[in-house]
Amino acid sequence: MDLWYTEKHTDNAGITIKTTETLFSGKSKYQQLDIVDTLEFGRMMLLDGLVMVTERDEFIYHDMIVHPALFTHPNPKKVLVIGGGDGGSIREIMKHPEVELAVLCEIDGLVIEKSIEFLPSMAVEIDGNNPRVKLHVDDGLAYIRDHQKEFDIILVDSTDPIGPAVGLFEENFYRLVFTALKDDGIMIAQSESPFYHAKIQKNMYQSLRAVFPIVEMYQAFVPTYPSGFWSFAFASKAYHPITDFDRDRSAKRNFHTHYYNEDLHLGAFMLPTFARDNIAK
Ligand code: AG3
Repeated sequence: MDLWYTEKHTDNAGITIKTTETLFSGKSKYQQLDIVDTLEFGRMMLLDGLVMVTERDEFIYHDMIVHPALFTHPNPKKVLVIGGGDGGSIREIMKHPEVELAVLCEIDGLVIEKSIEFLPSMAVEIDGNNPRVKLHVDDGLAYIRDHQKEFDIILVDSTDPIGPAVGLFEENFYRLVFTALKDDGIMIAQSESPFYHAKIQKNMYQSLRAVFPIVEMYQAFVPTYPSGFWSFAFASKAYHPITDFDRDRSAKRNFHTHYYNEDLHLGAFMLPTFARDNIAK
């Protein structure tokens, strides 16, 4: 049985992927979770019908949400991931030996549970066997409210600003993140598609600039996300992603990255005019 699944990206366009098998389908307290198999992209996880990850292209997103910040900060010891229940971000963080502890704060325990079961290549480090990883099933907002000046880096690995993630795109949340970071801390947040989500981005970057002294956008190509042109916000208290980047440390990394590299670290911050104009100060 072949079933062509379409995620609509606008009222008039979307992405269609042939699926071969449903591995899990169920509703948590927060959202609909589906994990299906596909021929083109391997296993694919959807939340409320939106593509979150596929086995074939997740390396792009996870390299890019993690490595630019971890190679800019000179000594990241304590990292928090908000969202990211599939474990892909934690897997990449664990490649940095100087990280002593990574905390995963995911609101939906079902996402963690089913990722461990069906997406083992992503969930390798969140199965409870790594003492450098701590899991919290909790609302990210509630969690950071109780943590002050604690983290070197906070990654917001969220869904789109609908459903449980709405609050993660608001100025009030960025203020809490600022407080939860140490004095030289960095926040990275996935920041949607410059092509389709101009309005969301405009608001988001305006809110970030009201809170953080350094705010830059960088891009990555994620084939299964809306338009394929995806972005991340780099919001920082002290370190600038280009002028404070230690190119040598990045080039000498002792692990393989299939997308990120020391040249792309710089190139990713160069934006097309329409994307740059939309978030200009
Ligand atoms: N988080 C970003 C997903 C956004 C995709 N949006 C969409 N398909 N409309 C993915 C989580 C990966 N750890």
